[in-house]
Amino acid sequence: MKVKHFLFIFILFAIAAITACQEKQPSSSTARWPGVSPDSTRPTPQQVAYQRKEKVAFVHFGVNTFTNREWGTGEEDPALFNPTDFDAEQWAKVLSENGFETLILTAKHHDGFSLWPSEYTDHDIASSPYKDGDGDIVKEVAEACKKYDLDCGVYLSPWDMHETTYGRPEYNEFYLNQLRELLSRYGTISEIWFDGAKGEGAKDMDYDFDAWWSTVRELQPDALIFSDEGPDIRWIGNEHGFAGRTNWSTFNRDSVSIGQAGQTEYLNSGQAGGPDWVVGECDVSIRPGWFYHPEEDDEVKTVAELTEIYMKSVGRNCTLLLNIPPDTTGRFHPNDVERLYAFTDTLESIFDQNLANGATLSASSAGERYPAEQALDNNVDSFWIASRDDTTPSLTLRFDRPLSFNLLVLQEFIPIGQRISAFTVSANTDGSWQTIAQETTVGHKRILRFDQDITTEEIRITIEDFSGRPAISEIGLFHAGQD
Ligand code: FUL
Repeated sequence: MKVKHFLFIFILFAIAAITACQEKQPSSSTARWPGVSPDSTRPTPQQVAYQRKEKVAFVHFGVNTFTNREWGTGEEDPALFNPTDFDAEQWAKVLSENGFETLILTAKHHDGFSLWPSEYTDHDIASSPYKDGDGDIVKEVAEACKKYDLDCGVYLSPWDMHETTYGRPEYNEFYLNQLRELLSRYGTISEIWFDGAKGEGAKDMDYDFDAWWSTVRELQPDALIFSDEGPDIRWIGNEHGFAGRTNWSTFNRDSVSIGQAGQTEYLNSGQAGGPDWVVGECDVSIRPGWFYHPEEDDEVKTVAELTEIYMKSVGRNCTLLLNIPPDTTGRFHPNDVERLYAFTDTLESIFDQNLANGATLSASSAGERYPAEQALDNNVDSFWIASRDDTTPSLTLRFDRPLSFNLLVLQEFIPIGQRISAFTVSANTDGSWQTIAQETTVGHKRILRFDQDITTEEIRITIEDFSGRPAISEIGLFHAGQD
């Protein structure tokens, strides 16, 4: 008995001690990075993980696929929805083989047709001939994502052209009910896409975003919420996939209204020193339209176009959200699939080998435990940080022999905040230093593409302006061939 009691008490103590330890470790604390004080505005661990994904896939699929439209009317007959060879596993396999880590499905677009059997409407898949009304596209997609190790996200359009309560306050409850279904039936949902579009008849109705978002927090605490103003991920302000050359993840959510015109510039570049961390997402379709149209089969973006988009989204401190619309069979069209693999081959051949590996690194200063070499150790979790009193921090890379590159990649260690607002890159050729780039923000990843090859034995990155001790987690030099 006594031994049992002792054991029981011991186990209780052990559990209490472990819990206390876990509580004492805030997500970003000086304990994790001794001697370094994180900024007050910094990402959550989920936002950091999201940015490291780089590429997220968008899948627009619904009645529009069958009516060959971009926006429906809400009056479509559900009988139109009838994919002949639906295969969510084809989507998931192609996406995972091409480096995508999340798939976001249009569970409901503006026409109101729901791709899952919803208890709150008849305008859904249960009224369609697909699997005789027993189908559930959201379920099949969620299962395929699981099988191929992809995270799953949903787009639930607030604008609903079919629902009769739309435009009245009761609609908020209808939307909430549908949201609850999506968040509670299909396992983990990693991102929810709140589109800002509103129907003409609803201009006076306020969407109850606060209630919707608190439901997300309650039912899926790790999910990231996308909208024009975040709270976690923001729209980058255009649908070309291009972030601003200056792009802060720091932002002021009060400066933006969801669905409002005229805020493109702010969305595109964020705000230095802004009080909220809201990372940008660059959405763009692989075709001209978001939905599949047979007449666009020969207008799938070229590898050169996709590569430019990658450089101006991922390479400008954003995540790329690339849309691939399945056709009426319910599969990705072969032209899109072929293009995705070619795009992946190109990215792999460019970034396969960091030419900077093996360079000798030196820094103008370095914090204790954070030497220059940590900016070139292929580990985004380690970093170089300048000393407190260094007013012009710089990193210099020396090579044994002249090296040619046309791409430079810099990564700031963002878990402690985004700090760099101006930097220059210079190259030493035959004993004379020349400035080859003068730029502003870095963020999670900044890629500079030079028009010509730079051949040099030495390059220097000088941080000209910053709000706190700058920290670099990785530097890369690469060579891209002609597109
Ligand atoms: C927009 C929608 O109106 C488009 O149809 C598309 O879904 C795009 C991603 O968002 O607001």
